[in-house]
Parts: sequence; C-alpha cells; structure tokens
Amino acid sequence: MSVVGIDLGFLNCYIGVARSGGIETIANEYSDRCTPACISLGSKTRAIGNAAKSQIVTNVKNALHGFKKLHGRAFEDPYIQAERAKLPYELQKMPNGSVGVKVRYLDEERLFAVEQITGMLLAKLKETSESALKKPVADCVISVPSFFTDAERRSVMAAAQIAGLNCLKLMNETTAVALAYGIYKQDLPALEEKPRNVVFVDMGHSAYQVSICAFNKGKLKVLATTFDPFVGGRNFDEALVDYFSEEFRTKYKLNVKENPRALLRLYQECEKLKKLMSANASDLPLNIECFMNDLDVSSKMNRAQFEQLCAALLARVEPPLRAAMDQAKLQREDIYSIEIVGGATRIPAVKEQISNFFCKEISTTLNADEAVARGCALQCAILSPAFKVREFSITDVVPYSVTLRWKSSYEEGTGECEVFSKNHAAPFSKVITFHKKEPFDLEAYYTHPHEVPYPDSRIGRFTIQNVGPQPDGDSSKVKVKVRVNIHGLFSVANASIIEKQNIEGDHNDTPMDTESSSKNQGRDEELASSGEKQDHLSQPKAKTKVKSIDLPIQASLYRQLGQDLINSYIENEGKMMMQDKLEKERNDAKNAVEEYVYEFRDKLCGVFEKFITEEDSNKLTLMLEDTENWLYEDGEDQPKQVYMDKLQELKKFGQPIQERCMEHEERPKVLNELGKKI
Ligand code: ATP
Ligand code: K
Ligand code: MG
Repeated sequence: MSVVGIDLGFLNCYIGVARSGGIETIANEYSDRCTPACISLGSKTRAIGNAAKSQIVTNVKNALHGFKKLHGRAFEDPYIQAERAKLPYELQKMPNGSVGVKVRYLDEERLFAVEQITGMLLAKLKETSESALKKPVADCVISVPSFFTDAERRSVMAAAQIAGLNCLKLMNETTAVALAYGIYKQDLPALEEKPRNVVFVDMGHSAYQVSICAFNKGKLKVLATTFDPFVGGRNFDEALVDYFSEEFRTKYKLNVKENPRALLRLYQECEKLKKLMSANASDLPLNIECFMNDLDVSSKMNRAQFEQLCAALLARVEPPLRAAMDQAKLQREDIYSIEIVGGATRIPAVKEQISNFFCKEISTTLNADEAVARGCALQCAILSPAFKVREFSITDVVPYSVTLRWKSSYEEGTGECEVFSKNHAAPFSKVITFHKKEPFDLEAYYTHPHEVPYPDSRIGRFTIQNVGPQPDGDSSKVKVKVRVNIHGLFSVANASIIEKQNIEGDHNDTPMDTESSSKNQGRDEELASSGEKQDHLSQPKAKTKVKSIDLPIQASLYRQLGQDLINSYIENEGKMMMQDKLEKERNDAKNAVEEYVYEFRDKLCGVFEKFITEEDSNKLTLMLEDTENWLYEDGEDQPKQVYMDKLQELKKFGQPIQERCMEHEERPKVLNELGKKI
C-alpha cells in the first residue's frame, strides 16, 4: 500500500511520500519538487507539468492552467463567467451543465470536463510518485481548500478516480499544515492541560485561508476556519498587469489586453517582479523584449509603489484573521504562535498585516511550499494500516452550517432543522428520529447561502423509501443517520425503521448501531427532531420488542457526476496515456537513429579509421549525411517501425567495422593474458 500526499495547488503541486526514513517531498523528472498545475495539449501528445508550463505562451489556446476552482460549478456560475473572460483558453458548457474546456488535441477539436483535466494532472503526479517509490501507487490523500463545498469536493474526487487514485481522504489544506506542524512536536501540553492554540495562515496563488487549531499531546482540534477564497498571489499579479498595461497604452500605444500572448508574457514578468520586490525594496526594472509589434518595453517599480497599488488587496488580509479569532472565541493572549505557509505570504506587506493584527512576530518554521503535501502524506500514513506512525487524532470542522428540510405529501407540513453548525467537529454522525407513515424526502442545503462562496445552496436530496405505518396504524419510528464524512462531504448515511413486535420480554427501544468510522474520528449524537412528532420513548411498552430494518435511500446529489460518465472518462484517460506512451516510444526510436548517425560519423574519423578503406569511409559518410537530411525532411514524422528499420540498416554497415575494431583491441589483451599464464 502506498503512502502518498498530494498538494493539488492552483499553480503548484507537491507530493509527499512516506519512506522508511519518514516523510519527504519528492522531485519529478526535472528534479523539481514543484510540478506546475498545467496541461498542454498538442497534435501528437500531451505535456503535463513543467513541460506544459513552458508552452503556455506558445500554445496559448491549448495550454490549460488555473483550473482548480472550475470544479463542481455550473457553467453559468458567475465565478466561472468571470474566469472565462480572462482565461486564454476556451471554457465551454458540458452536456451536464458543468464546466469543460474546448481545445485542439491530436488535430481534432475536443471537449474535456474539468474533472478530466485535473485527472490528467493527478495521473502525472501518480506517475511521479510511482517512479520515486518504485511501485504502483493508488492510495493517497489529496488536499482541497477548506472552503470547498460538497459539489467541488465531489468533483475533485471524480478527478482522482479518473487518474486511478484511491483518495482515502480529501484533506483541508490548513488542516494538513496543522498536522505537519503538530505531529513531531514533543512539547505539546498534556491532555488535561490547557491546549496550545496555533493560527495557520495559507495564502497561495488563488486563495487565502486561516485556521486556528488547539493542540494537546497526540491530538489536534480545529477550532475555526475562515477564508477569502478570492484573494491570493494571482490578484497581486493582476494588479501589476493592470498597472503596466495602462502604462504601456500611454507610453507605447499598445493594447496589451487584446493580445493574449503578450498578456501571458506580461503576467509571467509581473509575477517575477512581484517576487523580486519581496526581497528588495528599491526600484526594480521590468523589461520585455519584442513584446508587441516588435517593440521592446520597459518600466520599473519599487515595493512602496507596489504596496500602494495593492492597498485594497492588503486590506483583505485582516478580516479572516479577525473572524477566526471571534469564532474560536480566543483573545490574542491565547495564541501561542502564528504559522504562515503558501507562496503569497512571502510578500512583506502580507506578513506585516498578519503580525500587526496579532501584535506578534509570525513564525515561518514550516516549509511554506511543502507543508500541505507533507501533512497529506502524514494523514495518509495515519490512515494506512501498513505504516507505523505515532497516534495522532485530527478533528476538523464543518465550514458551513447545514440544514435538513423534510416534507411528505401525506402528512401535514414541512419541517427543518440545522444538523451541523459552522465549525462543528467533523467527521461526525448524528441520528435524527422521525415518525412517518410513508416515504419522505430530506433536502440538505447550506443554511446561510451568503456565507458560502458558491451560488447554489443545495447539497442534495435524499428520499427515505419503504416507509409505511405500523400494523396498528401508528406512525413508524424512522432513525436517520446524517453525516459529514472524512472528505468533508455531507450525506444521509443510513435510515432504519424501528418495528414494534409484540413479544414477551424487556423493553429495549434503542438498538442503535454506533458509527465505526475511521480511527476514533467518528462520533454519534442523538438529535431530537424539532417540529416532528415526539418520541414515544417515555410511554410504558413493557411487552414490546423492537427490530431495526434498514431502509433504502435514494440520493440525488447536487452536481454529482454519474459513475457511467466517470467510467467513460477513465477509459479515455487510458487511451490518452497509451497515445502518450506510443508517441514517446516513436520519439525515442527517432532519437536513436539520430544518435547513431552522430556516433558513427565521429568514429569514422576516429577509432574506425584504421579498419576501413578510404573509399568505404567516403561511401558511409555520404550515407550518414543522407540519413541526417532524411531525418529533417521525409523522416521528420514517421511511424516508430520506420525508425527502427532505419537503425537496423545503419547497423548493418556499422556492426562489422565495430567488430573488427573490438577484435583488434581485445587481441593484445588476450595475448597478454595468455602470456602471463604461460
Ligand atoms: P492555492 O493554494 O491557491 O491552490 P498554490 O498552492 O499553487 O495555490 P503557492 O504555491 O502556495 O500556491 O503560492 C504561489 C503564489 O505565491 C504565486 O502567486 C507566487 O507568485 C507567490 N510567491 C511565491 N514566492 C513569492 C515571493 N517570494 N514573493 C511574493 N510572492 C511569491
Ligand atoms: K502549493
Ligand atoms: Mg496552496
């Protein structure tokens, strides 16, 4: 069983793996521990990660990036429409109403669902893990922002399935960071002592998240999570891009916004400039050669100007910090330390906002880029029976309150009740009792839509089937278990009818099974259903026994992809992988011909010279030259077999010379050896 944690970033992905020595982050084939979240589709193959990133400016319409937050949303979603206006590639509506991209791939127009795109990225990360671990990888933990709704989470789960990954847990990014912080700390307060409260702040490329966690020996409890899902490094880049676009309009009469390629280059240069300004407060240049219309452009900026330009963004740092402290009901004195991660927290003004709010120095002891991946790998190790790690219990929170509404046609009225409040512990199960004579619907939705950065508050509808009255005509008692699971997903997990049976014996009215969710992380709680008929528990029924019968539940989850569709995506991903593999083999075969040509030519004027007549040598040189020309012309794009045949043909001439040469070299050695023996 593999132990792998994946930080699925908006811009940068990292992989943590558990090896005998502990948790480490691993490098890809470019010796880079960061794999860019980028896919470039070509006429013969796909490039994923580093190779794709270098094609963003040259393959503008088919190089996909910035797709992390397109998950789980309707095409009409205002966020999607806002992104659509800015992305250089084309977003399109999928038949099921969600988001897809229209690209050219294998010389055809193709439509890919966002789940397929992230699936490609995850498959690449899987492959990287496999080459590091030298064994197949399936089990893993994948990070998601703490503010992701159910629909977004399920969409990422589907992407994991497409990639052939078995996601043991979708882990909230800041919780992963908290685990990476806490698990190795030797000096955490004992269980009965006051916990150590630590604030974790992550500002990445696309979002800003805060969580406050309470630590005791062997355990971590998230007290509150807050966020601004729409502020991150990319917004600072955008502020710079807007500024310089405007400057170039007046200075050079250029309309940058209308030239996608120039705009992408400007984004890249502004990101670099932004990073440089983190280390240097003085004037820094921005130069781009051959920017547009063969013009070189140049400008400059310093940190003070940058901070002024981004004042509105910087003002968004404090509110989530304040909200987190309010929700956790803590004072500044209660905070032990503030740990920051995520690339954008390297901006000095962002750090300053945070430390000013807490009136305290902030701590940067965690690896800002790798903490999420490490935390996910640690969580995977904890969940894996095959791996020994110290006991550590993790209690996360529900990010948004969830309400359940019920109705049935037969009985009077509808009712509703909040089943999980914001910051309620998760994973968690609760049992609600209903008294019903017929099947009924439960509708789950987010209680306060304005708190959710998502335009639809629906989570799903669950129909509890096979409910009828008791033989005596009374309502049946139906116990429904609702749950927020390990991935942070809400569900009606099961329902059962409690049947009275007139049998002699003791009254036993609570045959409830208890939740046995993963490793002491699930809890049960009885919840009286307000607005419904009350339990008859208090009435004496000494001569009845009860039996619990499971009821079928029909669930219809909001924006859920059907398994059939996911299966077809899995099949498609397999085909694309095969295509990439064949294309790689074809390229390798071509390179082998090229290499042989160079090597042979070198040797003809070197070691082979003595073993070939001048006439033959001239003939062969000509032949090699022909082959080289062929490689650039007719042989540029041939099937693998053609290159293999070509190589064989060359070897037919090369081999005998090679053998003569070897024999000559070996002979004195052999004689020498013989001489020694005699
Ligand atoms: P998200 O968390 O939103 O999914 P991510 O995890 O991919 O995104 P990170 O890798 O944490 O994002 O951070 C990337 C961002 O950090 C980019 O905007 C990058 O420009 C910015 N960044 C990195 N280093 C610096 C620096 N030295 N100064 C300023 N910004 C930086
Ligand atoms: K990251
Ligand atoms: Mg991140």
